[in-house]
Amino acid sequence: MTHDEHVGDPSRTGEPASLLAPDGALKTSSETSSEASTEALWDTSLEVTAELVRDLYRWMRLTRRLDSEAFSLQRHGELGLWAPSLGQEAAQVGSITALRPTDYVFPSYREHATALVRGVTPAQMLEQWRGISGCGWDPAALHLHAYTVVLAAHLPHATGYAMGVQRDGTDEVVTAYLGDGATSQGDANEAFNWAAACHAPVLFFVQNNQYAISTPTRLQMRTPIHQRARGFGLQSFFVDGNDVLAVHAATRQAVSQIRAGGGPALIEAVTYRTGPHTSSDDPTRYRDQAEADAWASRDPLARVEKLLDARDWWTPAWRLGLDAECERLGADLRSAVQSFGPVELDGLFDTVLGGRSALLAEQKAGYADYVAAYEEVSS
Ligand SMILES: Cc1ncc(C[n+]2csc(CCOP(=O)(O)OP(=O)(O)O)c2C)c(N)n1
Repeated sequence: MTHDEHVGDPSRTGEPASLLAPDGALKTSSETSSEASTEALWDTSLEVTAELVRDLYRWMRLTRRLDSEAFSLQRHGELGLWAPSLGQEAAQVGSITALRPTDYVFPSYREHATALVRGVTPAQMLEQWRGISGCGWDPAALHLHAYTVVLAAHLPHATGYAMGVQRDGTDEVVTAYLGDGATSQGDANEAFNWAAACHAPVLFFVQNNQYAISTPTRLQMRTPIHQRARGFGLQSFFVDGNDVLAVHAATRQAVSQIRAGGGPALIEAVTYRTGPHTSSDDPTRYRDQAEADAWASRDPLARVEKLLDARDWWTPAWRLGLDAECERLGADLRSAVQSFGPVELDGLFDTVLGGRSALLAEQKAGYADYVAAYEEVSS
């Protein structure tokens, strides 16, 4: 028996609930409820209107445009790093649009759609990736926490924040985004358990994009994430993360139960990280093209386009308008980032700790030498 065979494959345990098939067919409510009853609590009361579908599609297109522009800017040396959201637009847009704007959100580092929908400008979003700011927006004003790169570190914070909400007596719901890999962290497991024990109003939204950098989900765990959630006492949902309507319906359902005092929940949205882990990664070293091709046929935007076509829910003028809006976003972002100033070493190092440290001083001097070496080469 090979190592691979020995390890359980969580993706083989039941189908995630879906509403919109990859061919653009919208499932009827009887079909969705019978399928979902095997795996998840599921509300099929989502009213699928042309306006809703166009709105979700617009946010996905804008996110995809932002992502491709940011990737190009990184390749042109304007950003230190970029973590692409390509392929995960439905999971992000479907969920963030199901929350109230005042529901506090703790993103991880790839949730660019959540930031866009919350009103972060694309240029503000890229400040952190340029290294000129720890967070380009005001978390309190937008009810959107700073990106957290330390895996799962934000999850105990989200649970604690939700316990504060509980004590304030408001009906706010806190949402924390994480990846499949982050569920292996101790912080995640503590946050899940504590949220359940305290009946805290928090939703954990897991984007299972099949990989934690190069480690596939099947090597990370033996029990699927949505099943583990139940062990902690969280309500759990298992949903096709490339189906924006299913994600939207599941998140609405989870959030309304939490808001009504039903306790915390976890959604596992099954998706695929189409691009590399970050601009520093080369996925061809650890995954097959055949796998990427298979997922390409389940692209989250393409299936919505098929639905819009089939129902005649968009016009050529609307499409052209959106194309133009996307191009404006790209052009504005490019010129904003090109006019960003250089990375200030003081800001980068002196805000890490409250006081001074010999190690940081040494690192700062080392980095200054590194930058100076480049200046010598280019002069
Ligand atoms: C505590 C910690 N350990 C290791 C890392 C390095 N690291 C960055 S991303 C990543 C994989 C995360 O995978 P997943 O949670 O599935 O999210 P994804 O990047 O796929 O969205 C790792 C190990 C980190 N940032 N923080």
